[in-house]
Amino acid sequence: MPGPDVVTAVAYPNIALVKYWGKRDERLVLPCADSLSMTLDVFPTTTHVQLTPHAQDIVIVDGVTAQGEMARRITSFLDLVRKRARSKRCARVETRNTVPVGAGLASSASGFAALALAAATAYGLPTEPKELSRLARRGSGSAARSVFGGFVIWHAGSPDAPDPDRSSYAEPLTSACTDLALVAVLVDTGPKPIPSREAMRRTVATSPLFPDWLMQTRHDMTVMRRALAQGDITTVGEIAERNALGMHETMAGAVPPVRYLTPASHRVLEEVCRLRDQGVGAWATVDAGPNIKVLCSGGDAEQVAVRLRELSRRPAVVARSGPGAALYGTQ
Ligand code: 2P0
Repeated sequence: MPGPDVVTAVAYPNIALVKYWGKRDERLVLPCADSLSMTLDVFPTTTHVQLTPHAQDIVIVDGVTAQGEMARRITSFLDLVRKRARSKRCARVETRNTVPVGAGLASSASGFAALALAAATAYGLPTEPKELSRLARRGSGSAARSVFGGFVIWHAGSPDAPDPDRSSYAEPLTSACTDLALVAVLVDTGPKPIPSREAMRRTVATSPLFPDWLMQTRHDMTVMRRALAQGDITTVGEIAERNALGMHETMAGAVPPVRYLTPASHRVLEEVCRLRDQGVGAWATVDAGPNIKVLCSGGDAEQVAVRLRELSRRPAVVARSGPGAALYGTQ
């Protein structure tokens, strides 16, 4: 049981409707283009941070001491927080996810959003949400968006800005799509074949389709923002599906190709097409993993979940728009 000097934060994953795929600056985690997401109300991450007198950070993820790349990323993030706070104190971080880590279910988004809030609070840094989104971005790009609830835009920022780091942050978007739901179909919850960070790097460096992807995603952003503002779920779904599949095609153009979609993913994608043929408004999106998320209206969500249940390893989960990162007890 955490003691009174432990800071606890909770954050939820977000699913991008216009995807982030490609960085222009690896160290600062600056993306090549803006992206737009919906924060979910399922699969939260809870993170406790406690400053300790020890000489090393202790990092526990889902009950197990973190090793390798995961431990390194969390410790480097704490180093950044310490540098800003001018502190030399180490921390004990304990984090618990409610989805499998590394399966393309946005655990790094909720994870680094919760860690950013808990660590910034523990070390006495500002926790104003826009500032927090910049900090969370340094842990994992998509985490910038999970600082906020609802629909969120993450600005790529300008390479010509005097301080590019300050120009890239997330902020909430107002939307008339209050009834949008997302059905998560888990076809495989094992770790992904290649971490998204590496896959993204390889895509930028080797895919001849990457410049077209950037052009298309900028256009998709304009149409998506208008559709969200107008409450036009059909256009939101159509653009989200095309954008996600375009991202996967761009990855497939990398050398060697990056392939996250499996035969089970394709079966779900085909079923989503069949649902549409039968008049149900359902559109697919998919991230750096094989699991498909289906966008639809809240009224259609149960019907969609039932149809996709047979193709899923676990019961499909129906999600709605969820809250931003918050300290425990303040949501
Ligand atoms: C997104 N994804 O917009 C895209 C779509 C996955 C596919 O953001 O390298 O873990 O830590 O900044 O945020 C996953 O990438 O990558 C991601 P890093 P991140 O949601």
